[in-house]
Order: sequence, then C-alpha cells, then structure tokens
Amino acid sequence: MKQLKETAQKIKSMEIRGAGKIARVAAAQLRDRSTRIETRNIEEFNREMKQAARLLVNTRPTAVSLPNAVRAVMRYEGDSVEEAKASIKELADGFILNSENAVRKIGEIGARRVRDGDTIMTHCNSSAAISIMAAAHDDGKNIHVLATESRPRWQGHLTVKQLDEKGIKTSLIVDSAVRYFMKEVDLVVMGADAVTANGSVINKIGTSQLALAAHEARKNVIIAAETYKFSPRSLLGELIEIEERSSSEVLADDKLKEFSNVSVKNPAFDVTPREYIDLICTEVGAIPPEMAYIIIRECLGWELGDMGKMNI
Ligand code: RI2
Repeated sequence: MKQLKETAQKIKSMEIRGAGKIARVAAAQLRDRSTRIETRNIEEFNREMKQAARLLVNTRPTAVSLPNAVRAVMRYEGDSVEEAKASIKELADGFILNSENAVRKIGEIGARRVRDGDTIMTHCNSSAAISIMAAAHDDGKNIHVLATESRPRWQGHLTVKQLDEKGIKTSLIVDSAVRYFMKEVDLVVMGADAVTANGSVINKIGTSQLALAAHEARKNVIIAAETYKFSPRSLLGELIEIEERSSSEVLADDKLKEFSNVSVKNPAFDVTPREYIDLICTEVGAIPPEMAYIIIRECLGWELGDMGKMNI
C-alpha cells in the first residue's frame, strides 16, 4: 500500500497533475497494486482493490477522468485471484493505451481547425490542448500562442516550456490580460477536467472568464477533451464538485496570520456554460457541446450500469 499512498499524495499535492495524466497514473497504480496483493482469497483481494480504488478516487474531486479510469479498471472479472489480476492488467493497459492514442487523435482532429498564421490563446496546461497546437505546428502552420500564467499554481510555465521545446512561438501573459489580448486572438484552445451531460465544461479557474471574453469578441473556443472526461454521473443529476485548495497556494500562512478579517478563497476550477463553447474536440470527433449526452451514452454507457455496483 506504501507506493499507492505515496502516489495518491503526489496527485493530491499536484506533483502529478493534469486530468489525463492522473487518470493514466491511477490505472497503472491499480494494476501495480494488484500484483503486490499476496492473498489467494478472491474476496480479500477484491476488498484490497476497492480500498486502493477509493484512496485514488478521493485524491482530487473534480477531474472526472480519475473516477472514470478507476471504474474502467475496477470492472475486472475473475473467479480466482490469478484471473482477476490478469483482467486488471488488461483493462489498465488498455485504458492507458487508449488514453495516449486519444490525446494524439485529438491533436490530429483539432489541428484542422487551426489556420496558418493563427494566434491561439490557451489557459493552464492541458496535454490535449497542446496536442492540437503541436499537430498544427507539425502540419507546417505558423502559429503564435498566448499562454496565461494560470495562478496560483503557474501551470502556464509548463505550457510555455512545452511549446518552446516544440519550436512554437509563445507569449506568456498574466491571467488578467486575457480580455486585453483577445482582439489579437483567432482561436481559443483549452482542456477540460470534466464535461457534463448538458455540455458545460469544468476546467482550470479562469477558463469561464476567458471563454466569456472570447464570446464577446466572437472568437471560437475549442475544448480538447478525451471521452473519459465526460461525466456519466451528471446524467443522473449529480453536480461536479469544484475542488477548493489550500489558502497557502495564494497567500503564505504567516502572511495570512497577520490579518484578522481576511480569508483566502481558492477554487481550482470553474464551470463554462456550453453557450461559450463552439466545439469539444474528442478522439471520436469534434462535437458541438450539445452532443455531450451522446458521448456519455455511446462511449461511457457501461459506466451507468456499473455505478451502483462499484461503490467507490
Ligand atoms: P489534460 C488540469 O488540471 C487543467 O485544468 C487542464 O486544463 C486539465 O487538467 C486537463 O489537462 P490540474 O491538474 O488532461 O492542473 O488535457 O488542476 O492534460
């Protein structure tokens, strides 16, 4: 359990981060955990696996990719521990491979919406969004990216580093400059932590005001999201929980202590209504947000039936 707990802690602290990445890491952790469970009793094995699954799911509440990945692996079958382990390995490896392919495919599909000479604005650090920009660049399109810092965790620094390594011209801007620069923008490309049945997108805090500024300026907003970021539970009326992170990410504890009447609010995500989104680019195609329901039914249908049973 030690390794799993350590990884769970890294996901919590965001040493391991990004909705797709934490999903792949969780799948791999469940697979690795299963190999280390020594019992030959299937009931005991199942209990241990459930405990591991719960630990991973409880690390971060917003990114739906995480419970979706865990459930994808926890669908394993087997009457014996040996069979169960083989099934877990197949499901986990399959999920990871599909996920990597999905990010690549999203790049191919999304790049078709990028024109030569476009200025693209992005927010936070999304591997799916970067896949689109990288594919457009590889296609020989000359693009310029405006990347927000994405406070308080500065994921924008990762974005500019990754784009720089690919040879893409990028400007780092402060989060509050998005409307100032919107007139220069041709296209906004961002990632997602969750997509609900009604087509709303939950992504890094600041996404909704960026989308609002783009909408006002009549600029297209593309969300890059693998299908496993869509929320089957939203179909049952469940709301996506917005993670509230530590105040120390915004203001150091000793500074905060100097005040008597000040608190810090630090929601990590916000909700962008579908009206501000033109397209959600998934690995199975670029869809209008109104079609989110279809993705949930077609690609995650199994999950609905399993939800009660899994109990995680
Ligand atoms: P990919 C991140 O969350 C960002 O909000 C980003 O847009 C989203 O996950 C998707 O990232 P955080 O872990 O899966 O930084 O596209 O809180 O990499």
